[in-house]
Amino acid sequence: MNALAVDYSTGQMASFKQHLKDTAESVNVTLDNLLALPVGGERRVVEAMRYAALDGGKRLRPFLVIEGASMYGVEHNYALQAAAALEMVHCYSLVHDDLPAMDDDGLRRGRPTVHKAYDEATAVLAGDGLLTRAFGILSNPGTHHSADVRSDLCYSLSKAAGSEGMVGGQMLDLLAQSERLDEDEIERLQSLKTGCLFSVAAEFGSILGQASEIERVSLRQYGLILGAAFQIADDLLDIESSYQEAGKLTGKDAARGKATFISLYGADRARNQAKCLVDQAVAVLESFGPKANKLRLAAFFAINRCG
Ligand code: GRG
Repeated sequence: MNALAVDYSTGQMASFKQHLKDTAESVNVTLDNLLALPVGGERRVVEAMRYAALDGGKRLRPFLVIEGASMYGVEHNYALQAAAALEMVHCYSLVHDDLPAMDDDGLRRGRPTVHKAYDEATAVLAGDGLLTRAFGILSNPGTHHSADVRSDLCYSLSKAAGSEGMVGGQMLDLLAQSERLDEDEIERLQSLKTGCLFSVAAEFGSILGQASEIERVSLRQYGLILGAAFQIADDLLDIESSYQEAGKLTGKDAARGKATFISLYGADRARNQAKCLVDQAVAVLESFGPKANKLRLAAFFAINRCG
């Protein structure tokens, strides 16, 4: 095997999954500390924020932040703070996506969604609280000693999560329920809705590490491609897995006539497309050498997970 070829053997994947689990545990501890419960009436919203952000979730986006940052020798606590902030944005998006006004889901991560466990108004506020808090964390000197880096993190995340990214993608997704999309339109929707957050997660490492523009672009690109592969895998899980495996209700896309690569081309072609995307994501990392191997394995994991 050449030095940069990735070993996707069962043993390698098992050790990757253990590493992902360990990272998730550190992210959980960080989130737990960041979301301390207050004593007043506002306690209820923080409880709902904790319900949304703790206990569950693969923490794949934080993993990309932490692994990206480790390639640059960034102080581990900086990476953890940035990773937790980004995960808060992801969790907020899930809470709002599950609301009756959006996807109307009653189950997420194997348990009732936030608006079911609390109520709709509290779920809206919990999402708002997580989103706002994320920017507070990124702008805190505990996340990086350089104010320029902190500002860069905030700016990049605002672009990726806002109307030029995830929020824009969610709007397209809502509109798509009454339109028939072609391949390019589906690709754009998914790139904004899912890809942008993965992209900025991978880029965060290079921002924290004050890397060259070339490396930033490569990591951004890697994250975007990984996000596309991840989304196809998510759509496949929606048709192929049970509630127990996915931790959420499945079969919803087809029931709603939602446009995905699978509705357009069928599962086999979608699966091949996801594999090609993983190869592309791995290829983008070539110049990083072996130090990017965990990121390569993460791309492979994105399409070989069960939830
Ligand atoms: C409400 C602004 C706003 C955006 C919502 C994230 C999102 C946009 C919608 C979620 C719908 C969905 C199923 C998208 C597919 C990809 C995705 C984000 C899956 C969930 O991410 P995982 O699998 O979740 O990483 P865990 O629970 O592991 O964190």
